[in-house]
Amino acid sequence: MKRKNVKLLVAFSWAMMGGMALTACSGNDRDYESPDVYSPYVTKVLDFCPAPGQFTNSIPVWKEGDTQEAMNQKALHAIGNNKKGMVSLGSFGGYIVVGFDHTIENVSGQRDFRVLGNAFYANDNPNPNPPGKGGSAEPGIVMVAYDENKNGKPDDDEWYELAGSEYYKPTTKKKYEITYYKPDENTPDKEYIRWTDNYTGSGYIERISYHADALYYPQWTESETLTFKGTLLPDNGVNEGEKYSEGNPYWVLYAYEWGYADNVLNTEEGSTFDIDWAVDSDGNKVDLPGVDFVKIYTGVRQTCGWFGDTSTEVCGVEDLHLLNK
Ligand SMILES: [Ca+2]
Ligand SMILES: [Ca+2]
Ligand SMILES: [Ca+2]
Repeated sequence: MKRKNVKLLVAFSWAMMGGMALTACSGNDRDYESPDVYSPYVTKVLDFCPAPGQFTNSIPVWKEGDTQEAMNQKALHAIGNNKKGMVSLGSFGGYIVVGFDHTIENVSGQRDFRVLGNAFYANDNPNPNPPGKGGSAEPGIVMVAYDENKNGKPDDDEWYELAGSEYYKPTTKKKYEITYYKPDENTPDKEYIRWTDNYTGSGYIERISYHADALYYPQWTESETLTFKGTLLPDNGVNEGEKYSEGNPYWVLYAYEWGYADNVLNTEEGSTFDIDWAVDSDGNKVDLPGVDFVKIYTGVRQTCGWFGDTSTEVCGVEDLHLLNK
């Protein structure tokens, strides 16, 4: 009974907030008729590998028997070809790799592509002097690959990170590596998904009451552990105090300045990216003529109380030059 009440309260609060990650993508539903033979949208999903998370196995839905290839197809069905559905990448490191039917050109002095997410701003922040724009900003790191050897796939040495506003700050952890452990059914919710990292240690992703039946760990992988590597951004979620009811903290996830997916509204310039931001693994700038593949991964390892773990969502990637933007 008590649990049920908590659930109702949480559901109510989520509705007030706009539904957090459940909110549909808010891109324009314009009718686009391409004058070109190429599609400005995603035409391939090469790899969909979310980390454990409250929406993993549900956005998109995993069904018994679905393989990695089936999940890639479901992800493509959701976000390819201007569908503007959604995939959720789970906790830190979870990723999607998408491709196109052409090379997105790196036009000098211009942003080249947009990554659609489902970020939105809080309209009821209890903090009268917020440090910036915030609400549900779940920043994802964007990487790009130019198919230099023309083998039709992104090779390991072809990937470059787009260095966003946090890249050179000491609060950002480079070459971060995390391993998640598959839970068994008897694992307590508070210690549901165990993780260890190469910096300071270990912890757990809690299974929150709002998603008490969610499996969190991607069910189509055979592996008992999942390891992800990348750049870890500092936490951006702040408990701004109780709102609507006692004991019900209002979490605000503040947007980073620029250069991250699912960080600002899809209609803002902050959702667009310049291939000139590409850097190598030592942070040196690289010049790319364009990109054939884009990888997006969740950039924070964060749990915001009853909101649960933070996950980047992706709803599409658009070639701005083909769209004449
Ligand atoms: Ca450019
Ligand atoms: Ca290649
Ligand atoms: Ca999101």
